[in-house]
Amino acid sequence: MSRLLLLLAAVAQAREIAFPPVAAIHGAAGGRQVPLHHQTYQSSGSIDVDDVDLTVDAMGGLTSFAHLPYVSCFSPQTDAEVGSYDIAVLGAPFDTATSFRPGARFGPHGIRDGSRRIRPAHSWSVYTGLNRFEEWAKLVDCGDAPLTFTDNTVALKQLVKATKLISARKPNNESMTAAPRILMLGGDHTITLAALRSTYAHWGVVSVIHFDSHIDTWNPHLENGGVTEYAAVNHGTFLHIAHEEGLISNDSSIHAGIRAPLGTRRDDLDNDVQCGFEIVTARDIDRIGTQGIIDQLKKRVGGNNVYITVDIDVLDPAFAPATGTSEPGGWTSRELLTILDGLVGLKVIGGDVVEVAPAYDNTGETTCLAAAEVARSLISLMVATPV
Ligand SMILES: [Mn+2]
Repeated sequence: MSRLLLLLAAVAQAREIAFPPVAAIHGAAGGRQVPLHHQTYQSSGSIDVDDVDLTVDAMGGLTSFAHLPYVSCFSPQTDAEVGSYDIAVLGAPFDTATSFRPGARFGPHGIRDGSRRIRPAHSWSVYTGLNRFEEWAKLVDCGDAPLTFTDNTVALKQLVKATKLISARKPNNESMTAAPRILMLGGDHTITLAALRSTYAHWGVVSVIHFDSHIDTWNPHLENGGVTEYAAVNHGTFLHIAHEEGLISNDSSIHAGIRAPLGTRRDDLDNDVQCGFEIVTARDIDRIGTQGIIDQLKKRVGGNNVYITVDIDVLDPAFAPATGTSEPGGWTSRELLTILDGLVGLKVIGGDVVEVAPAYDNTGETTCLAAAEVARSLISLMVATPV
């Protein structure tokens, strides 16, 4: 037995913990097989109730995103009473502005469920060797914003107020960040309009990277709206409205993963350019690969402050069946995560993952698992580049 192994055995005995099995210590033993009788196991019957460990928590507790601590971020309490933070997860249970299948109001719940296996202390990336959860930023989950389901206009105002409050609090690490940033869990895509109204208040005009199968810049005064002023604000028009309100850059925003048929042959695209967008289609990945797409997105937004919004329907329905407006021919989960992680270095001031409608998910939670990983990737980008 090597000296290291003897030391481990001594420590294990001293702390009265079960010694790791052969497979776990094989490497430490320098590749030699360790005979079973050399290991010290403790009978579970001999462990006293007082000595069992309740601090190691894989599944316990209430389900916050990635087991992050819950903080009542938009209560009227002071910063000191609420506790400070640098990046906040916020649920936006809103789906009354969808055009096809509803159900995204349960998205925040589904994405948090999908994140149960993510634990901050055990989130070391095999690709980068880094654990973004364990760096400078204090991360919390603010729970869901209370949003009325009977009046979209009021619900969006509630969400603007909640997001402004969250970002107005004093950050935990003032030397690293000017204001707390928010990663929002949707909700239908209309919630991004509320987020952009809030980011404008704290960071001014931003460039948008919009992952989606649809362009979402439809003219609200024409098709997909237009019936009434109220109906004009929906999940297919919110980017046009953000442009009209001057919240987003006129010439440095970009869509990625687009493939849905256009409403009109030319008007949609001309209107889209006027709203400040360039388009990367879903099939561009076959021509230029993930790195080509990363390069194009980075070049488009440059050194601007960036808001990244991910409609889960950018994924192929094979990888994200649980969404309102599925479009075949999308990207895989791996391709999307590669592209998102490749955006490291951009000044990401906020982001969201939206349109997750868990009622259509399969028993393996395919969509909710993918959405949780997207959220993790967006948080990692925020930690990587303080703003
Ligand atoms: Mn969308």
